[in-house]
Amino acid sequence: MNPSAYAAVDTLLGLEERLSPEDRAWGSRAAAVAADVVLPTIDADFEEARFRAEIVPAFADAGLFGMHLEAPGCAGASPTAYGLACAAIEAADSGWRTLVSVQGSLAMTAIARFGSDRQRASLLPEMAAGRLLGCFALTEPQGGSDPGAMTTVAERDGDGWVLSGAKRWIGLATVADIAIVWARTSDGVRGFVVPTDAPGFTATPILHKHAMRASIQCDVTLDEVRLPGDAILERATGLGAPLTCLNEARFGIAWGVLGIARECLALSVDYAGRRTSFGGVLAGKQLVQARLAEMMLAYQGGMLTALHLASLKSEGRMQPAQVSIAKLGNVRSAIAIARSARELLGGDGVTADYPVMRHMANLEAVRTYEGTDDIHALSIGRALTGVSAF
Ligand code: TGC
Ligand code: FAD
Repeated sequence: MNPSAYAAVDTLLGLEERLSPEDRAWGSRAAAVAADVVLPTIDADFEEARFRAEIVPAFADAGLFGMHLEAPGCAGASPTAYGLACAAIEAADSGWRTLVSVQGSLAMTAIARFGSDRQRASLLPEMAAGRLLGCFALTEPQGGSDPGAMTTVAERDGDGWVLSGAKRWIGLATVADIAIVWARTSDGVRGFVVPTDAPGFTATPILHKHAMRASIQCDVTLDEVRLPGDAILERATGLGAPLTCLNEARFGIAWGVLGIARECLALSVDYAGRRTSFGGVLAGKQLVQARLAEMMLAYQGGMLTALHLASLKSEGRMQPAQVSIAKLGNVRSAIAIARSARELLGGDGVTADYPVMRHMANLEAVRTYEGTDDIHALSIGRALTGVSAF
């Protein structure tokens, strides 16, 4: 694509000067990783449903795992820096932003926020360096929207614990070294650090997905998995603990999908400037300009929402319902922009010569995970009315 198409979008948005040089540097570093190791093979990887474990170290080397955490081994970058990094990676493919989310926002956040000093010191630097991969096991086969109904149990066994149950859709579980498993105890929901080679832990990839084909999600079974007493995340008590980790991941998604939005918008500007019909370029047709303007409005709205959320987060004021607004609204905008780009590209839009259909397919998974549209609508409705309608 002609770089001037990106410049047209970025110049009109005019937000560059609002971003600090450090934040922009994180975005550029993430974009370089995406360009070096994701983009060269992503179309084939997606078509052949291949997760390339060999490129994971490139993400670690760029410091992207847990980059926004104030924790051992982590850079403590700003929320905006983390958001820009997520956007840069998701512009290449949502599956690779999911890697950064699962490792940094979910598994590492669980340990950073709720782990013991020993767990933080021993696990987080290894995870930041990519030598230890984590996954986050909350969802269960009987339904992910209501994690409070989980049936996985952890029972006391002398000084230790025994975990039994099933989890579904667990990202990276076959390649992870540890799983953060949430289970019901006599003391409410608790979190555990489970080595994935523990006897009784089994992960099986979910096949035949039509989205997120270049990443791995699994069914997990826990068949009387025995753990030492210190495997528990001692500060995680109740469902609020995993939901706190979800806020982090949802923040990254609200930013990440804007990478797709920018990519599809710039691609549309570029295509409209090259493609001719009825004796002139598409860019010169009024309906095409109106379409591009609609895409720009949606993109700008999403960026302003994301920047506002980042400000609230850096001030320590970000509320769950505000995260719901950003996750629901920005994913919806990215889907609308990607669909509009596909239409503008005509038949070319359904081919793998362009990334639009791949992004559209991935976005269907993104709108479902980390809380479906319905769940976020109900969260917003509850905040507005004070009435829970789940
Ligand atoms: P509710 O009674 O509302 O709350 C239970 C306790 O949790 C607290 N809480 C939160 N705390 C922090 N952040 C939030 N977002 C919170 N929402 C609720 C709440 O204050 C309460 O605390 P306490 O101390 O009073 O007990 O819970 P509920 O059972 O009514 O359900 C609330 C609901 C529906 C919003 C929640 O269950 C939900 O968010 N459901 C969706 C589940 C979900 O998003 N799962 C994601 C799994 S991980 C994943 O998808 C990874 S995808 C890969 C990637 O991220 O890239
Ligand atoms: P359900 O909860 O069964 O929902 C089905 C439908 O019912 C949805 O449309 C939903 O909106 C609607 N619904 C549910 N409740 C209500 C209500 N009260 N009112 C109105 N409508 C309602 N989970 C993890 O723990 N870890 C991961 O790493 C992870 N990665 C994922 C990666 C991918 C690609 C996908 C697709 C999922 C992943 N998930 C993960 C699971 C994800 O969080 C769940 O799929 C999601 O929370 C929805 O749960 P569900 O699929 O069981 O749908």
